Amino acid sequence: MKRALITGITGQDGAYLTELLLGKGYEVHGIKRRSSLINTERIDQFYQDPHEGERRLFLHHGDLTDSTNLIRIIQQVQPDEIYNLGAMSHVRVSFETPEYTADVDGMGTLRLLEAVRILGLGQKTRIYQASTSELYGLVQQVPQSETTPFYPRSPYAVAKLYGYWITVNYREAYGMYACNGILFNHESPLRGETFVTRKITRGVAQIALGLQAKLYLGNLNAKRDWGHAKDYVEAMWRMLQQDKAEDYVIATGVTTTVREFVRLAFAELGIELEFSGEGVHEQAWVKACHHPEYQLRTGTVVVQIDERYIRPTEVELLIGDPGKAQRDLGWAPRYTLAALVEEMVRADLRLFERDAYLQAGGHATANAYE
Ligand code: NDP
Ligand code: GDR
Repeated sequence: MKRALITGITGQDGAYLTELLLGKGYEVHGIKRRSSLINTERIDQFYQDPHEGERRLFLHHGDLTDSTNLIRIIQQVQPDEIYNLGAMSHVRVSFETPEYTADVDGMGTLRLLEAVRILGLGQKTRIYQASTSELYGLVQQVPQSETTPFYPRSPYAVAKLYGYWITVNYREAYGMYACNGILFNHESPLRGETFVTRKITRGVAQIALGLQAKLYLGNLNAKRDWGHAKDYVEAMWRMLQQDKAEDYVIATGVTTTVREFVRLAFAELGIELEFSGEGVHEQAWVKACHHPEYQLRTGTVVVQIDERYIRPTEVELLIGDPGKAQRDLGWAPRYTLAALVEEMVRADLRLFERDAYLQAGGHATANAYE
């Protein structure tokens, strides 16, 4: 039985990867942070009671800022594969916490690689590093591929650039099987609530149900190559099953504006939008509401710009070329953007129907997220 260790197991990708690896018969170990509120919600469905039967999922308290802790866990687990998904992963927040982001996303990667090396596991343990399309930053050429130059545009991307190169360096210096997945944005109903797609699908569900009046967003012109996390964790696994460690771009090859994502998400519930105005004055209002249950009057403004969400430096255009992954890994995305939007909106609608029911009965619900 193969043994895998996942940092960031409580995150979106950690949850989908856990499902994938358990399905393939792996013993899965994950590093979770101690927090004052329980943070294992995304993986609770895989939890196995330690008092009953054979277990294949194990959680260890730890943190990427703590090397001795990483060394102890890796020594104890002796993993065949490590997936380094743990990170401060929010680009805008990285402008507010640049030093911490560098410590976790940059130095954390080094701590992990070094732990494997000094434990003498360099030839046994294969390492996947969660690199990102944010490395491309300011547009140099499109579509972006493994040979496109990097130009990071945020403390997050700069920290991940260090993670990228230190992974390449350990591969070349010590012959370790360590590779970078340069993943473009991937989303799902498990996506963190403050990333734009989930913020939109949550907003759409709440507006339709009468729980929220408006959705406040930043730059609607940004273009992203959005895929589904379920497809992308499959690519991570495939990268660690090759004869030779290499770096791969994982993307759909299709790019869409944030504005278009908003339009598609509202349309999923039969709400037709019209956009007007420019820059911070842009807004979207209801052109028609085709769903008989949603009480949205024509002309109601449902999307407005809030400058707080505009970043000091922005990544305007991402579109990836997944050709190498297709050729070498036999990987291709199965989800279309339309299927992704549908799944996310429907999931959030189910989530907030309970709140709408409670509110109708006079109970307060808290649903303010930034
Ligand atoms: P999430 O933000 O959903 O998950 C991040 C995970 O990292 C969480 O489990 C979080 O724990 C954990 N974490 C945060 N800080 C630390 C720390 N100091 N020590 C240990 N663990 C920590 O991210 P995703 O699942 O979306 O992404 C997974 C990885 O892939 C990240 O590295 C991200 O930067 C990268 N990536 C993501 C892309 C995407 O589109 N989703 C695209 C390209 C790269 P907790 O739950 O306690 O907060
Ligand atoms: P990104 O994802 O920065 O690409 O990083 P995010 O969803 O946060 O932003 C995408 C684009 O939408 C614009 N935007 C907004 N973004 C947020 N979060 N909130 C808003 O209100 C809003 N309005 C407009 C942003 O300016 C941006 O252009 C994600 C993360 O998962 C990273 O960890 C990962 O490395 C990259 O994807 C690939």
